[in-house]
Amino acid sequence: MTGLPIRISDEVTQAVADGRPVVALESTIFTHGLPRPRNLAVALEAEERLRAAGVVPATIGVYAGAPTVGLATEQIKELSESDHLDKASLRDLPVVAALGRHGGTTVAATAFLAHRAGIRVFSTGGLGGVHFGAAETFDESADLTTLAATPVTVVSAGVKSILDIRATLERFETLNIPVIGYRTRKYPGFYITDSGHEINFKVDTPEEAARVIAARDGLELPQAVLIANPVDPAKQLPPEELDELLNRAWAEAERRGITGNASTPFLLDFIQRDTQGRSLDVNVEVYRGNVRLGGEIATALAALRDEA
Ligand code: PSU
Ligand code: MN
Repeated sequence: MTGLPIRISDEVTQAVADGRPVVALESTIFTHGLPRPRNLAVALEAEERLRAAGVVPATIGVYAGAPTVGLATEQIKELSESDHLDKASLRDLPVVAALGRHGGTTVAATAFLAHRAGIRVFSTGGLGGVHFGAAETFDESADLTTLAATPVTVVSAGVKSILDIRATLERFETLNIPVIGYRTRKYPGFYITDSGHEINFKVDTPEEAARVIAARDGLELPQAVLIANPVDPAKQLPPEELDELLNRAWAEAERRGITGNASTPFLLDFIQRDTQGRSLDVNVEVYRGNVRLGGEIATALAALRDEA
């Protein structure tokens, strides 16, 4: 055999072979996104909820150098508690693998591994995108170019709240990545239901989403389909508050000279402290909604295949 093997659990291998619904889940959310011990609870809850809906969960990450699709509960636990762990985007995978390290996989790396394992649907919280000032700094996430070349379906609540959303939507257009609202034409703003940006299309049911995905596959297009699923308006952060909060967060980052890679953790931490943890509750709520919808879409896709 050539190439570095991707470790795929027996449960996931069997479900994919049988055409049963499977949803991929990323690990950055519990290795770098959420604080302990909540991170582990959220990761395990997502798996439980999918199982309860008759869907096989496939949590993806790098365990001791092995890119793994369908991490065991013990492995998720260990990764969620480890202090020696890299944030692994796609370019980092070979390095983390060869050096035998643990890695939490970003949307880009998770999408790649999910696709390689034959998984068609992937649920996450927020996508990476274009950072403010990217015209000078070139700071845009590898999620963008990876999703342009990886035909999975990604359910998210938009992009990270601290990004330049308008510029990110322009990049999705350039890269031929379709962005479809779930029951809305307003692009969600992660912590808030409506970011203030319009998108062209919406679907109203998981079956409709499944037909879009099947059409993408029929046309043999290589891009991901993005399903944008807004948080329940009753559970969002107050939108007026978020604008004002983000302005203060950016001002503080500038004052302290925080730039580049360090800015995301700084800004998210600022938001968390400033909202006394409410942003965290919203983050978890957003993720739950996306996991649920991902399960429904995977189920509708499996049914569509059975019909054919
Ligand atoms: N959304 C968040 N926090 C995060 C991420 C998304 O609210 O930490 C992670 C995802 O894993 C995403 C990654 O793929 O950040 C993008 O990071 P970068 O901009 O460094 O590519
Ligand atoms: Mn970056």
